[in-house]
Amino acid sequence: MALERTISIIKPDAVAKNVIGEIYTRFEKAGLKVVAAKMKHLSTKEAEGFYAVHKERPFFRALVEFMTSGPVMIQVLEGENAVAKNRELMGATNPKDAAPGTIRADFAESIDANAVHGSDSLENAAIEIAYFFPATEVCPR
Ligand code: RTP
Ligand code: MG
Repeated sequence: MALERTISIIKPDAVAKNVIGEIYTRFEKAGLKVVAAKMKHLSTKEAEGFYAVHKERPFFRALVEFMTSGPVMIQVLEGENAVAKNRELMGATNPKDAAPGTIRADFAESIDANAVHGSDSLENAAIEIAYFFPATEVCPR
């Protein structure tokens, strides 16, 4: 198994609900370590850049508006199969389809306000980590 790093973002809805700690506990219990973290209120430009792959999708404007509606908590998670493990902890994009016990099933309101983001591949994880964290802000391995 491979030691991987991935990006997790606790979205504005979950930050407003004051469940950062509860979500961190799930990462810890699953063996994922936080190796970088910052809280940030994203600008429109930052959110547009982060979600650029979705810019032609019908939900793009709503997504950017939501992601800039309040502060987010951004972290790099490290662990065995971190990318897939984090996606598993998150649950399906739409909380209505998310498996019981997942973060989205327990804390998300809707497909828009869905509590967390997680990188969907190792390749995108590297791009997303570099988007938010200069190398000096991530703990060395
Ligand atoms: P994320 O990127 O936030 O981790 O979520 P995801 O991979 O599960 O979903 P993705 O397809 O990458 O979509 C990014 C975010 O856009 C919103 N979305 N809305 N209304 C819609 O049909 C729709 N589809 C996606 C969601 O908030 C999703 O998390
Ligand atoms: Mg995605």
